[in-house]
Amino acid sequence: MTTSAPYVSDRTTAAWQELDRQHYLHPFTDYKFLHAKGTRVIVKAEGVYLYDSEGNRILDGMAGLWCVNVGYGRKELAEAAYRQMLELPYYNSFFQTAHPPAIELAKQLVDLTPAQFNRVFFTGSGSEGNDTIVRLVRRYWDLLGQPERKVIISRVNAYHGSTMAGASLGGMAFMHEQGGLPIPDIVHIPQPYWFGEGGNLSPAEFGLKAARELERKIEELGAHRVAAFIGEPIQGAGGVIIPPDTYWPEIQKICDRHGILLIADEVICGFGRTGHWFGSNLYGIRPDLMTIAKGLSSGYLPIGGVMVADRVADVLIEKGGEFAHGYTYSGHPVACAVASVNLSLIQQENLVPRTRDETGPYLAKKWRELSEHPIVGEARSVGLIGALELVRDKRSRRFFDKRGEVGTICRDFCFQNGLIMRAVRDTMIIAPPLVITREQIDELAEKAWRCLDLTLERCRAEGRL
Ligand code: PXG
Repeated sequence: MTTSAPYVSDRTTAAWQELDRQHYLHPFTDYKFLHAKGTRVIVKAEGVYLYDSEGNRILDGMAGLWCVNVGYGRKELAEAAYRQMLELPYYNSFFQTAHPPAIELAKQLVDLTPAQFNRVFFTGSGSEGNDTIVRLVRRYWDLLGQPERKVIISRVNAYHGSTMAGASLGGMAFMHEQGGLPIPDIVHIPQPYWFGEGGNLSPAEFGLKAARELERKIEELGAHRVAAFIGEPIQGAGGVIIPPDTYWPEIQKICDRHGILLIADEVICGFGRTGHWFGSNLYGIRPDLMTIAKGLSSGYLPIGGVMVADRVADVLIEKGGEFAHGYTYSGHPVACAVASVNLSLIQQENLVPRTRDETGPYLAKKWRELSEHPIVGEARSVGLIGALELVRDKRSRRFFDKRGEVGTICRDFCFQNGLIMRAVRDTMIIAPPLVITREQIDELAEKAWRCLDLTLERCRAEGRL
């Protein structure tokens, strides 16, 4: 080991925390709060476990940020990056050039995605993918001589990234407030969140009602102005909102009826998370565009993209003219090489059928047991993505007062007890690596139960129940 490697350091946790305070602005962070507390420093990971700078081992129930599908410490991916860096560390795909890693990955993706997709546009992230989609959708309708079709309909509490277009497509009010967003011609309809908003309707009835909000919005705007509808098959960052089965088929029908493009943001659901290659396969929808990222490279290197169906690609290609959009790192050769090997690993290790037939159903069983806990109002999961709704009263689905506080309490207990389970308001969410074993699912569920107990105790002590 050379002494010049700047990232190899034997500083203490306290020293790192101090440097972090002084120099590092983290994403989505209240700096004042973090500085008072000190950051947690993760130094190493293997399989489904993280290790922090104090030597604690933590079961990563979130696969990083929903992305490390093949688990940590995969030498195959490190070697793919090393080989590609020596061969061709960088070249672009502008100016009529390309390179084998991008071309090969494009072909691999076309073979894995639904039949309507024969082309991909590469980006560096999911946010950039959704920015690309806004540009593509508007270009498509312009080329068809319908430039007034500009409006993209999305949903409240959706997450589509943090760039100006990504955050605009997203339905997070707290993000819109900070950026003067959304940008023009992006509107939002209610989400299919039965547990929180379904009232007295059955899930099936509520799913239809939520889908028909799309039709209402199209009629209100006039179909001639509507370009597309975008949705995550299962909303991730919004709290793992699994729509009733009636929802997506109805959305598909409405899009078809009005000729508007259907966009599936597969950044979280893609690459096996739900036990299917894509959330679109799970729900039987036929999107015209799909955003991909995260599991595409299992997070080992930043890469995202947009799958473009023939309906859109044919217009772009046949009508001609330059599509004036792209990034320095569109189709980065090292990221593409790593993504290619990652996809091969997912296939060779049968991670998708394993999630559908073995680990997913096993997690669902363990999750049902957690729903017996006094503060769990609902435990839902599909494949290896799940949520627990923490409530004050199970029967009436009544949330705690001051929503969000109990979720944070539970999340902190999880951290302290060696489990990463995230909180979105008072919804606890998980999306572990797809390589997780039954024994590790047992460990996850046991730790979750213990932390729910600790949370219940705290709620009692604080008079929240
Ligand atoms: N679409 C979806 C559905 C996402 O979940 C993005 C787009 C944006 O991808 P990039 O690569 O630009 O981050 C995401 C990202 C959270 C959290 O708190 C979720 C994401 C990112 C950061 C935090 O759950 N999802």
